[in-house]
Amino acid sequence: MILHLDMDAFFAAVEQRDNPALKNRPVVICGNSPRAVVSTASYEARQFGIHSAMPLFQARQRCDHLVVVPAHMEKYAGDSKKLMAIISQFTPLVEPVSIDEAYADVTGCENLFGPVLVIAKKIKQAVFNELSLTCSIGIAPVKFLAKIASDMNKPDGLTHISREQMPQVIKNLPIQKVPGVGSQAMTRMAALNIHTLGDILRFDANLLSRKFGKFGIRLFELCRGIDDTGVQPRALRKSISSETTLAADISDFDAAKDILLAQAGQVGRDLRKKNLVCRSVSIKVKFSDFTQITRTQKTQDRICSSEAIFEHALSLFKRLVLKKKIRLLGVGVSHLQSTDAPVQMELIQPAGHRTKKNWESVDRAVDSIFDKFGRDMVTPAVLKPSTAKLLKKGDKMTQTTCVKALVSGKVQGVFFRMETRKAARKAGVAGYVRNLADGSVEAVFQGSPQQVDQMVQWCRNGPPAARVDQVATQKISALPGCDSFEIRH
Ligand code: TTP
Ligand code: MG
Ligand code: MG
Repeated sequence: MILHLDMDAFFAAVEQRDNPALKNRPVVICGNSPRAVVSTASYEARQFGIHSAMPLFQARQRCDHLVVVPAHMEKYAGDSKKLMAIISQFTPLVEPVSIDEAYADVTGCENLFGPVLVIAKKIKQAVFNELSLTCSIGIAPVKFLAKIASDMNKPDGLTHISREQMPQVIKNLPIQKVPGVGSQAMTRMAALNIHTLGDILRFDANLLSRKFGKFGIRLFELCRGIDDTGVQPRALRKSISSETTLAADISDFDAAKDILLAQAGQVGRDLRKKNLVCRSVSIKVKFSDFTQITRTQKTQDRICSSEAIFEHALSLFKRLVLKKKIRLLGVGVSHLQSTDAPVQMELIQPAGHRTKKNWESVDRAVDSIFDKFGRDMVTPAVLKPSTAKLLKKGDKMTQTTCVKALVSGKVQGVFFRMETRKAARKAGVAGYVRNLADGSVEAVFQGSPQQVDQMVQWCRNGPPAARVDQVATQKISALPGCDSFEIRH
């Protein structure tokens, strides 16, 4: 027998537990920007039709006394860890599938803990005693039905589908409840007059395979109650992704490229931290009209470098025909494997670029800076080709120009100044950089117009340790006797 457990309104329930003022109130967990989307809603908020992934402004329209609480991921991760430990006290066969969800195979545990229903009740009680949270459990002979069962009587549900009940449940199960059936498949199924999983029984395997590919074969089995995917303890995560709802819709290719680069960096870091490599990369794009698409491609080698992930994401992105503005961008990796075997860093780059090994060490260095100083410390500086063309020290200057650049945004003081000095010295540009009282940075670059222009561009592209919002420039008169680049205090 397989048991599927899923916490009720997980993030919201944790917040309600820890802050009694939130009890029995409509709560959503959400960022507080006007474009934020709801992570989850308490069951009180769901009565107003509010649900996960709904834009916050819509949620507010539905409930004027909605309480918006920011997410505290470390707290949820801590509860999740405890949850998995509780389930593991009953059986070693536990497969965590998300932060608030796990499968457990309890076959053979009856002698120790009693019949399966009793085991499920004991787990629910232990979860409540130790976490002060409720969960819902589904029990069925096969995995996919256990998951469906856990959702049937939420919250605080306990649903058991016995082997004898299976055909009846399958017969009436709305096809959209079957994991893997998305809106596209739904449309094609409606055309075939398929509305429940039982309706699939009318079709033979060949036709299903022709219509739905590999998934057709799975449907052929599922409608007969066959699901061979057993519980896989300590299963590897199936995918890792990072996505951003943008502060404003964009249609600019370079801006999208910058975001994909940042996300590939995030995903690469997560992969490496977990000692994983991936075999496929995908992108997700949500448009201003809320339609969304995903595109995936296989990689030739197993990869984990941020650069390789970015190159795949970019090549997928370049193939899109963009007719609408972009609201959300995401990068994901899947087909994950552990890095037990030596990792090959793949690069889809022309000869002359950094080698795979180079990127591996770049990534490692950047990862360790992140670990030490936090995630805002390092952002990729070299995106636009022009930034790669910094002049070397010693290049001839035909004419000297001097420009003051005021860099505002999220500028991390020390690192920003150090990186700017490094880049300016490398470019053979004189001048100085200093922090201003309001947190912005003033940089003065003196050199040939081309060199100065390149340094300004370097600032605009967001050098390491800065999220630059704006760079305002002003030509000033030359700094006499200034032939190096310094940090001023
Ligand atoms: P779910 O288990 O899907 O939802 P839930 O636990 O909030 O509610 P339910 O009682 O219906 O199970 O997701 C678990 C947590 O994952 C959820 O509390 C918040 C987070 N999450 C998101 O951040 N975004 C999402 O779109 C979804 C679906 C969940
Ligand atoms: Mg849940
Ligand atoms: Mg869940």
